[in-house]
Amino acid sequence: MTKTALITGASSGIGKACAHTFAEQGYHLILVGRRAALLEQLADQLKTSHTIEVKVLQVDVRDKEELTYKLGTLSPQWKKVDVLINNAGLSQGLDPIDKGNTDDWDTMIDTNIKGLLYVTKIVSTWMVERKKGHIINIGSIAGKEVYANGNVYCATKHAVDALNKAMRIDLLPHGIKVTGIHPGAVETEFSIVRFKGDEARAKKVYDGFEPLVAQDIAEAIWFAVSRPAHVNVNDMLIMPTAQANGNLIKRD
Ligand code: NDP
Ligand code: 8X3
Repeated sequence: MTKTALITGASSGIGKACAHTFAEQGYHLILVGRRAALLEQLADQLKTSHTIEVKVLQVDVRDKEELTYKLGTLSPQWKKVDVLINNAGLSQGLDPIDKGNTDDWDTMIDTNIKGLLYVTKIVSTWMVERKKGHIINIGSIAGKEVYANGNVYCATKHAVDALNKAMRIDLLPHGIKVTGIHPGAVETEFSIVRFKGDEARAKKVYDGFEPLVAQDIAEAIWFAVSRPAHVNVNDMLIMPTAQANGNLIKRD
């Protein structure tokens, strides 16, 4: 029977790569994000190249009411989600704590922690009813270490790391798998978003070394999802070869 994956933040980067990878594996997809045009375009492309059904849910994961309403409107068939990829997230700014922008802090906390929680509460309820499912939480090296000026973003990803462990405990009685995927530097729209559209500054982040690409992470997620029923991958920390930790990158 065809399985279903719900991917948050599917309009770009890691989420979009996951959509391609899971489509290739024959999964029906629910694509979540704010940029409807990009999601619709991706859905059309995937439906043309694969024999799958794709549903687009345009929603901001921070908006609890709209999220709850839109997920609630899905038919019982679409609520049979086998894999939830909690990927939607972002960083805003890179400043010392005394110079941080509190609106940016709110955006990161509301998206990376609260949005992830709202989605998880709803979808895990569906999984508990079926006594099966797999939740993938996208953390970061920033959730394992703290680097200069990363303060609040790092804190949100440490929260994801904690929630990943907590979900595994709470959902254990229901046979639901929970996996944390923690990437180092991946070249996506991430730095453009962090630096609010400053593409030149964003590009510099990846100068002089080979960063990961979104597909590297999608493949790691697929590895975790495709293990046999008795195997759970708890945690994966995936770095560019040129990056030793959150602070140290070997550049040409
Ligand atoms: P991108 O900026 O390319 O993608 C982020 C995705 O998140 C977009 O699809 C965006 O969609 C979605 N998103 C952001 N805010 C919201 C929101 N409020 N509601 C719904 N969707 C939202 O970055 P990445 O692919 O790199 O990031 C994906 C995840 O990976 C994030 O959680 C990030 O923290 C994490 N990560 C990234 C790393 C990197 O180096 N790139 C390293 C480690 C972790 P839209 O704008 O359409 O809403
Ligand atoms: C994104 C990677 O190093 O910019 O989570 O925090 S990093």
